[in-house]
Amino acid sequence: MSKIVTLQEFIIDRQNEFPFASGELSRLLNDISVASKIVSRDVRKAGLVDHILGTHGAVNIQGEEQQKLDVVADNQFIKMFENGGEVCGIASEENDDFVAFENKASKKGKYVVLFDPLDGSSNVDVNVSIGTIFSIYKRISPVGESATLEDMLQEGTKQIAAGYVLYGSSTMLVYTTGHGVNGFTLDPSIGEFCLSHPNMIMPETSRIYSMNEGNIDQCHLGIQKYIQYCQEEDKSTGRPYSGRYIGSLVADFHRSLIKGGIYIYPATNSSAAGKLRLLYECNPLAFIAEQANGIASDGKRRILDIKPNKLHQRVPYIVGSKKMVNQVLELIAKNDN
Ligand code: AHM
Ligand code: MG
Repeated sequence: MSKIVTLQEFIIDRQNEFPFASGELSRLLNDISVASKIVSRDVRKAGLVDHILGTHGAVNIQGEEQQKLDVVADNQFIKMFENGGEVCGIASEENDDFVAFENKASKKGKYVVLFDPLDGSSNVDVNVSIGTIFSIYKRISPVGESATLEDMLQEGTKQIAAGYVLYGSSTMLVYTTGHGVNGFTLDPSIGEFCLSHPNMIMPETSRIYSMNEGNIDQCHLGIQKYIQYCQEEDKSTGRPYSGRYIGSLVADFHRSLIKGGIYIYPATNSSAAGKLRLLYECNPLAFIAEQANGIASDGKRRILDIKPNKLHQRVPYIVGSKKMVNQVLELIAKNDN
């Protein structure tokens, strides 16, 4: 049996890889792991809350309304960031505007965090995997002042670290600081994330494609042609491929990271910019994908190069195995009118 490496140990061992190795980023990553454990516990109780302890929206014994799980997760992460002293402000899917922490310690924090506290939350009611996605940037505004919108609207290439937590059959935390991707599985018996997937690399190609095919008639001809290609029979290339769509981005991405594959959320007639949010869904997973040898694009541009112009900006998203994404990009270019 090999020695167990906990996330905490791993973060400390790798501290000198960070560009500003003063321990703050290590503490921040540690805070994220603690908040994740608390959210993981709450996710595991979701069915009980709904069906035994009372439905969401109901009033509990203290006269407080039961909150939806995505709000619970949002509050948990915000509380951790606000009290940690490393973060001067956050932006999250649950808040229309960004939040600048005004306490003295937070104003001195060097980082901002953008996150989706509970991605795929429509899957909570049916007991399907969901996740948290996060992205960390160094602030642009001066230390000691309030965080600004400019701190939040940075290109994905400026990310210092990014990761996700998958609340699946087990809870996993996967992250990168730009030196490869490592995955940790929560051992509930000891309450620790343990290194289970060192140096994760996405296979260059695979036989799995992932898209909500209900949108097929509305998307770019190049994407339609790619999906047709996946479905055509051709034994020499292992086609037809398998279609797998969980409807939780984190879970679909995680499968692609481990087994290879492609995930597509295109622009559609009803949603011209696609559905997924650049800052706290697409960018963090694009950073991880690239660090694991994969690609992320909006069909024309590298996701990480897009200069954001608003907090909840949406982009079409194609992410996954290098060869598969490149094939889609070629078809898009060829069929562009
Ligand atoms: P959410 O952040 O409101 O949960 O929306 C994002 C989710 C992704 O996790 C998932 O891939 C996608 O929306 C599914 O959308 P659709 O139901 O349109 O296929
Ligand atoms: Mg989401």
